[in-house]
This record gives sequence, structure tokens and C-alpha cells, in this order.
Amino acid sequence: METTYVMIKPDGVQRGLVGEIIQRFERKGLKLVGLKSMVPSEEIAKKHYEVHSERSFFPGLIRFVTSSPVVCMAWQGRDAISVARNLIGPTNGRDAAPGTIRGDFGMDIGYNMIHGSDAAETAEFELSLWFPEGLMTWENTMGTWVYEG
Ligand code: IDP
Ligand code: MG
Repeated sequence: METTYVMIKPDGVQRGLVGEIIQRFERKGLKLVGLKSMVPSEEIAKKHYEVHSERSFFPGLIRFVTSSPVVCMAWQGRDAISVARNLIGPTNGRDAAPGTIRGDFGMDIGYNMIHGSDAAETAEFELSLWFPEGLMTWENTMGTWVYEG
């Protein structure tokens, strides 16, 4: 089982899309093992987007992501990282296919509503950054009807 870090960004919260977005991950069959909301500090936002620190959009990105609440989530399942990225869609909402979150609700590369880890190492880093307290362990009885074997 993989666990991935997913975060609804300030524009997703401001636009009232929290329920809609969470529902897509639930319906897919992923298991929720972490959930909380906060206004991110500049420190945590800069660590999260460290790989983009030399990019011209970085200062604006940090201002944006620290501007109002985000919803932090950890979703678990087989190949959860790529499954979540597929639900999310490509970075620019204008290029994203309908059916994906960005394709259905987004029109912009900066305001694209949601983040999802892109690889196993980034997922591990991001989960420990946003959930230093750890994640939930629980038995999902419905899970027996999600995977055949
Ligand atoms: P991803 O979120 O699809 O993984 P990344 O390339 O990792 O996309 O970029 C991280 C975030 O930085 C994007 O989700 C978006 O919010 C922001 N971003 C990326 N490129 C641009 C840009 O050209 N202008 C403004 N914001 C950008
Ligand atoms: Mg990325």
C-alpha cells in the first residue's frame, strides 16, 4: 500500500470545493488516513515547495498558499500516488481533461486547487512535513470490496 499527500489549496477552499474534492478520493476507493485544515506558515510552505525555490513564480506561490486555509490529507491505497495524480490531472486546468479535478474546475496554472505528491520520496517527505504527528491506522471494512485479492 502507498500513501500520498494531497492538499486542497486556498483557491479550492475559497471556492467551496472541499466536499466535492474529498468525495472524488473517497469514491475512488482510497482510504483517508490523515485530515486537517490550517493556514500554512511561510516556513512550511517554503519547505513544501523547496524544489521550485529558484522559479520566478515561487514568491507568488508562497504568498498564495499561505494566504488562507488549506486542507491537508493523506490517502492510502495501491499505487495511491499515481492514482491521486490521475484524479487531479495536469498542472494547467486549461489542458486538463474533463473528469479530472483540475479539468472540471480549473482554468489556470497557478490557481489549480490541489496538490498531490509526484513520487514515493516526495510523498514521504511531504507526509512527514505536514503530518509530523503521524497518520491514522484503521480497518476499512469496505476495503474488501475495493480490491479483489
Ligand atoms: P503540480 O502541482 O502539477 O505537481 P508543479 O510543476 O510541481 O505542478 O508546480 C507546483 C505548483 O506551482 C503548481 O501546482 C502551481 O500551483 C504552481 N506553478 C507551477 N508552474 C507555475 C507557473 O508557471 N505559474 C504560476 N504557478 C505555477
Ligand atoms: Mg509537483
